[in-house]
Amino acid sequence: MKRTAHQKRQTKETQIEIKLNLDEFTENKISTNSAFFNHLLEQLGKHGLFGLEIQAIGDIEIDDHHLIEDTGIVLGLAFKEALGERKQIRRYGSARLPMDETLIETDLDLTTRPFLFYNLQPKREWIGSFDTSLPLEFWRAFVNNCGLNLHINQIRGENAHHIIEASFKSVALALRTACEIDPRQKEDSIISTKGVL
Ligand SMILES: [Mn+2]
Repeated sequence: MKRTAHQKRQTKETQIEIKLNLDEFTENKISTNSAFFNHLLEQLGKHGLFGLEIQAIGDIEIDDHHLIEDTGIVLGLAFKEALGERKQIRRYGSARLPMDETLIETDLDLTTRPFLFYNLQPKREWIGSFDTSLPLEFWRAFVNNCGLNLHINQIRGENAHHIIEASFKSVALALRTACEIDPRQKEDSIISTKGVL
């Protein structure tokens, strides 16, 4: 069973196309019109060991908000599509990720009920031209469109670049585990005593 997805979304504000393969890492092809956002999305593919292609153009002459939120929507839909009925997956994933002085913990559950806890507190509003409040919009859109419970917890951190980048790496590692096929489960198993996620 191929766990892949292809999602496209076009509005007057953004044009986004994402291809995702949960099981086969290929060197990421990430291209958006925000350089720091490219840097973050590359962490997701690389540390998640996903095949990830993202082409996203947004109306950044207004600001990066539409681009980043809408990419979160389409990435959420891509994970939802690739996970299908969420059979035989590990379901839960947790990862503590250090980056110099920063320590971020992600805990997630690939249930279908959306919930986001997010407490990143970068002390700078801007990293170059990147607005440090936008990762919250990205993960909220991702959570609501994929359907998952995601906790991103800043344990400590000083540098805004480290805090944001470490959060993407931490989510990538937790997603990698939670999405993984668990060979100890039967092929049609749904890991819930309720029988559905
Ligand atoms: Mn960096």
